[in-house]
Amino acid sequence: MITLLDYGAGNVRSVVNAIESLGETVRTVAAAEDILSAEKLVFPGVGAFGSMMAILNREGYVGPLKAYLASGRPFLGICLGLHALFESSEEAPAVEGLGFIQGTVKRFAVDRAVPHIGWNGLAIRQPSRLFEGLAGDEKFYFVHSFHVAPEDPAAVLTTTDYGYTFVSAIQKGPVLATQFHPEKSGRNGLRLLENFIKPGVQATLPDIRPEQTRLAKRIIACLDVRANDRGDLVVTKGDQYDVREEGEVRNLGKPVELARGYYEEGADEITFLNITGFRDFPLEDMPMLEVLRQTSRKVFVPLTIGGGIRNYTDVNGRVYSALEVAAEYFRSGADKISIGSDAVTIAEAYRQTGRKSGDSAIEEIARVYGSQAVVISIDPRRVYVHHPADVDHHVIETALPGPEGQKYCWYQCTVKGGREGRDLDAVTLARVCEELGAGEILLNCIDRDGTNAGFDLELIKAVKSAVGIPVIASSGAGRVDHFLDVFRRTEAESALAAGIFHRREVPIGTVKGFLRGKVEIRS
Ligand code: 1PR
Repeated sequence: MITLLDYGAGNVRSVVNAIESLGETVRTVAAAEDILSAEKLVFPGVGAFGSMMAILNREGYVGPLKAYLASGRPFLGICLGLHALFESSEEAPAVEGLGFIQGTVKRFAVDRAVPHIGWNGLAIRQPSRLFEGLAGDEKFYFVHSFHVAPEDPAAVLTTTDYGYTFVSAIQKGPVLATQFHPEKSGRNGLRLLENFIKPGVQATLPDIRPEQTRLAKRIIACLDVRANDRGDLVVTKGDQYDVREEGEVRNLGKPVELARGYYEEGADEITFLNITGFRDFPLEDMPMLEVLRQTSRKVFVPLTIGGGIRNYTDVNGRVYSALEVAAEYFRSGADKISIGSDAVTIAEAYRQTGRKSGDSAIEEIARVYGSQAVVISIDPRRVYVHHPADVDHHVIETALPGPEGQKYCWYQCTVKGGREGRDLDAVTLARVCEELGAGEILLNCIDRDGTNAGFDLELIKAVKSAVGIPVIASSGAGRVDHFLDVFRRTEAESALAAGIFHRREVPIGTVKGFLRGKVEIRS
């Protein structure tokens, strides 16, 4: 029996799912006594350091946690569950941590995109039971803006490199804690969790111990989901956002089965977009939530879900906030949510007033779940102009001239699945959303969507150079070399595709096989 400390701040379902998939039973802490009586305690922290410690204090968990840690029983902290063990954090300087490990938690100070999101390696520093059966060169999933800095080098279990070397796991007797997420790290992550759970596992030092580690470029499979005309929930795919073929919604398969298949083939992440979210309200769209629940029981890589995340008033006049909608998605197994149309509305309001409202969906969800959980999905379309001064937008010079030979263009944001263009450009939208607290940009391109013509590198370069958060390049992948192009010629951290995966024209394994040895990827 594994005891799980869920202090109610976010998605711990994936941890429960991962442990249950190993055949274990999970008991969730409901009162302080449950911590004291635990035999093996797992603490997956979520959210922010200050609010986590506030809840632990309010619930009376701090004393029992300190007693448990001192008792010599097994403990596994994950992410913020690692940070909690330290004395303090730069994320909330006035707040005291549990102080089990001397040292502090520091904000990443690197000349790279923060949060550090994705699959990175471990330089293993000492033997541990966690490593039984691992070769040592595996990559694990990270998503964080802060990292720990223990004073005692003896506590360092692994380090990882991202701009500089930081401590990515600690070990002090039976107390283990990782910055990365084993529950989101595929088969190797499950193995690591199993090593923690199983009795009689020996401490091992894997054979391969890289001195330096590298963050992998991610390959993401995207599933656009909607009900077809018969009411079945299907994965569909548009050509420049038009998903109908001979009047019918294209049906490319069942969402859970496809997601499971992509996970098995090596997808680093799965994204679901409820493409009718702008007109249907997700909380009434129970099948979509069920898709997420079922997928998260079988798929152990990060899941993003988008569509319909905004404030909503139902027919009875009950008002739902975007935060409530997101909360339901997180509870159902999402690790990140993606906001499309509402991000445009929020950015327009911000530009008009010149100040943050403080209660926009982006700000609220980032405050409660952290920036890394908020992805902005941008649906831009090229608008050509003869001269940069013709419009008050971020204009680029393009190597692909317009129909009248125009040498310049800007990328117009659209809402409602591309149906409505707005007076806002994609570069400005990305910048504003970053300022409001978004953690990642999913950069689509309507002109390229479903064309197999390759990514719009000009768009990706323009947005990537305007923001400091990671960018997912999307739309247009048709061949393996398109992925190499996007990684060699832009700074995008990941590349997303849909059509070629669904139609099995270019499977994920083929993309990864082609990229191996050319760019850093997760094997
Ligand atoms: O506006 O917050 O409700 O979110 C709706 C979400 O649904 C947005 O993220 C928007 O991008 C998406 N969406 C809406 N309508 C469509 C449509 O196709 N009619 N899908 C749509 C956009 C997602 C793309 C696609 C890539 C790769 N498709 O990410 O997967 O273009 O495709 P490809 O590899 O086949 O070229 P809200």
